[in-house]
Amino acid sequence: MTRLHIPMLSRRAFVTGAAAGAALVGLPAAGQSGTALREITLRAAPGRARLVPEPHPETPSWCYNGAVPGPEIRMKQGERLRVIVENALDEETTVHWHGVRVPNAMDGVPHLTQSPIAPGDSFTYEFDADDAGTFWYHPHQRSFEQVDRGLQGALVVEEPNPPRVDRDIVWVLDDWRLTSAAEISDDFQNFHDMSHAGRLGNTVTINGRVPDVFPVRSGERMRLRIINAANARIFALDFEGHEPSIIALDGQPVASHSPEGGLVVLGPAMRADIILDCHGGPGTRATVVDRAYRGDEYRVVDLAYGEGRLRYAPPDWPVALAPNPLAEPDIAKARRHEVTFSGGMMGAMVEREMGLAATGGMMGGGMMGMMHDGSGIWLINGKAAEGHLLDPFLTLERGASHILAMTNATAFPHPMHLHGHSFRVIRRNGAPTVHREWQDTVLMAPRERVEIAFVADNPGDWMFHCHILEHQAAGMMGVVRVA
Ligand SMILES: [Cu+2]
Repeated sequence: MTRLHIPMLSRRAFVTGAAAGAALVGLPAAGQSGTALREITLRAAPGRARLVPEPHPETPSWCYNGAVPGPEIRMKQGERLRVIVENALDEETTVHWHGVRVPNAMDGVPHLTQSPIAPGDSFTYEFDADDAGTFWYHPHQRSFEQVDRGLQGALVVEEPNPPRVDRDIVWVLDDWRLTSAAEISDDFQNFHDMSHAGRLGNTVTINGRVPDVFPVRSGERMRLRIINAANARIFALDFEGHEPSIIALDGQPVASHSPEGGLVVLGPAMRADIILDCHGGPGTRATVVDRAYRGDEYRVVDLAYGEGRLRYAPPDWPVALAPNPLAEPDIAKARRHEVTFSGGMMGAMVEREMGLAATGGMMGGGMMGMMHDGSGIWLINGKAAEGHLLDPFLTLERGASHILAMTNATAFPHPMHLHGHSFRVIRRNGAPTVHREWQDTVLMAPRERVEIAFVADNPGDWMFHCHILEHQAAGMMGVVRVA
């Protein structure tokens, strides 16, 4: 992994209450077909956010309904959601419902599934929540800047019979590049970020704030829904002294298991639902440490146990989630498609360790593109996306099973995201995966081969891209057509 220095802003006492960012939105009403309809308005507009504690000032940011992150939308599986998006920004926007298997026209991709929403204009999204799980929403227009400035929010679809827990909490993790005046550094789209690991910041927030402690009770069981909303930062969370169980990835249920090496790893856009039994003693503390970047581990937050005790032993309540209505791919009959990622700066780690600036002399396949306008840095099957790319690089027969055999032929990790579908991750470097997890975003290590499988059952033109938003902007995206 890249070595990265993270100069943190001062972390004074700052309590993240259970209610932080957890506003329930909208009231259910009777829909047309008897489905409950939930209607909300999201207004994208410039605002201010209290990302870092005083004496730092508030941070000028872009907000949904005046908040960073935007309102947490909670609904029940089977309900229908209608969202009126008002654009009060000075530029076009859209909203993408990350991980939700929406109809194509509701997917929020500018020029591909809709015209971008002009300043002063609005657009209404409406879709059924077929899958329960932890999802999120964000713009797909100039995402590298719009998401980074704060346009993001959680979308939680609750199961009809969720597993019993004492608290069900969302953590939206984000990573900000702040100046000493607590302003968002405006060096977007710089060549270094685009050609290396993306826009890594210097300040990590939970639900839009640099936290000091997260209050817990001795003996309580939490369902923690963790969303990585950062442009580029990968998290590898170590809940020191605790043993989280992963029960869902990218919203989709998975057999309950301990994360490998005890670390909950989330590339940009990925989510994990974990069951956390808080078995520390009253008055004690435990630290959540991010170990994603070797040599740059840092404290994310402390779990602070209050006085008193809820129970002595962990509860024996079952944690299994009911499966979502996903079509199972037929691996034996699936059609196989090779997908190769290339480009970007090679050997950047070595150069940095030697104290040298990146020379640009050791890059991969995208060299010619990089030479002429700096956008064609990353490639999918030899092509870097430019402008409003609309032609599919892959056409999948609707209703059939498909395997994408992907090769990361670059020196950097990439979280690859497919719209409109969830896929099973079936093999990594040729070895079958243990949990055969359903995901919508899969983190690939440098030089790694990953095979994913799914039934192409959602018709339309779907984005397929790296969710390191600087890589996406630098060419690492394409269109997959299901027809
Ligand atoms: Cu990438």
